[in-house]
Amino acid sequence: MNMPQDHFRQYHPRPLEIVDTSLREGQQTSLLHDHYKYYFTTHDKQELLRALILYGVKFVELFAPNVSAREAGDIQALRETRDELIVQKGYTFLLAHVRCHPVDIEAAISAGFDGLNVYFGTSPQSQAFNHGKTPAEIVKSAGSLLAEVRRAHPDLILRFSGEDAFRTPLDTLFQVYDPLVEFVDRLGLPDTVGVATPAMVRSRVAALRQRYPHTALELHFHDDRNLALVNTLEAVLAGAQYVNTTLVGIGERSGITSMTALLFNLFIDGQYDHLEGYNLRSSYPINVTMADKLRTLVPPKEPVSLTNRTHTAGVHQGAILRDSAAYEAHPLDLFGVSEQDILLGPLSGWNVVHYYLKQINYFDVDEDAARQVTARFKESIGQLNGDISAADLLLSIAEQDFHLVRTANAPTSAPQIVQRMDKGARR
Ligand code: HCA
Ligand code: CU
Repeated sequence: MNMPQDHFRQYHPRPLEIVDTSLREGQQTSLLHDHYKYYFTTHDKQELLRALILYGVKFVELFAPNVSAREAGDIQALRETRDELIVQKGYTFLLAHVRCHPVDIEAAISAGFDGLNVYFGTSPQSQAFNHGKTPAEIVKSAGSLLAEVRRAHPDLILRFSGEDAFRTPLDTLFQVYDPLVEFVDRLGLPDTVGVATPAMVRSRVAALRQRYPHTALELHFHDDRNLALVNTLEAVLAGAQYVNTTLVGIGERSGITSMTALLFNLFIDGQYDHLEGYNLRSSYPINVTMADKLRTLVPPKEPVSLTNRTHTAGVHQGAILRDSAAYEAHPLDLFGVSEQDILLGPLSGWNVVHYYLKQINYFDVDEDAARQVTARFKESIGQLNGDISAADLLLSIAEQDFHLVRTANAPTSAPQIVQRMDKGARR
């Protein structure tokens, strides 16, 4: 039998390893409920996993197989998707998110996971309202379980997180982590309820690095205070090598850190060594892929979004046409937000078509019409032979086949925005 776990001991982790949890934390988003969708289909998950692997993500977190028959059933399909891409992209590690409980752990190991992201509540609130165990009792049960798993599966990737770590006093975290650290590859610090501030993150990461200098840290921030992104940036700069993200930041409540928002910010801040191996140009397309699955648009607050290149005020539009640096400080085209590169092609979803027709070309077009135009566009695009661009094809379908018209305030010429970042716009 192929023992996938061997791969980890041969892998040299990069300065920043994204542990994407779109398919675990992300599925806890209420947005899936808004559309009565509730979960990603197997096909959705395979597409998202494929996109993540092609983007350069090496660690993907999934639910433990025993959370539901649906999750258990999808694992095989996801392993197949992963295996198909090994030749092209190398090995990607699938990690199961498990309670520190033999039932979860055994189910995940039998399903062939490469590693376990184990969690156990350590805050006073978890102790009081969740499991009723004291820190000493947590250590006792987690210690014997993790020791046994490590002994029986030396190559399995093991991470232990004290859930609600930012409401757990530091001495309690040390009390729990000290006896467990020898069994794990990483220690997790999740800000489960979104209480952390950048100052707290700096001091916590420094304290843990000092105490556990040989163990990598994995950080996870919820966005209740809208601080998830800045906290993650602080954590990375303070030396956290692993961080949890999701596409467009979906997750429980207001979600967690958005993957592309994090990488975009690291780029702007010149942290190029942290970007090793990530295909930044696919940032906007991967956000659109997730938005399509959620049946929504890329959220307007998402840094890597078309919204950030959409200029509404007349004064802005005029200046932008002369030089994009006037109102665009960041190289979004390097992140795939450019008409030519990403907006249109055979893989464009109705979302992108909707954006293109409505936001760039000012058509009066609703979602239904956008869906119909998309279907026609997809049928026709295979016949393009280079004499007409995908954009022109789409515009002709919209105007001639569907008789869509531009709204009254449409500018007379479509803006051609070229970003020039070489003229002092960037720091
Ligand atoms: C959860 C909580 C979690 C776990 C994070 C971790 C959190 O949904 O079970 O395992 O490190 O935010 O604490 O997402
Ligand atoms: Cu979480």
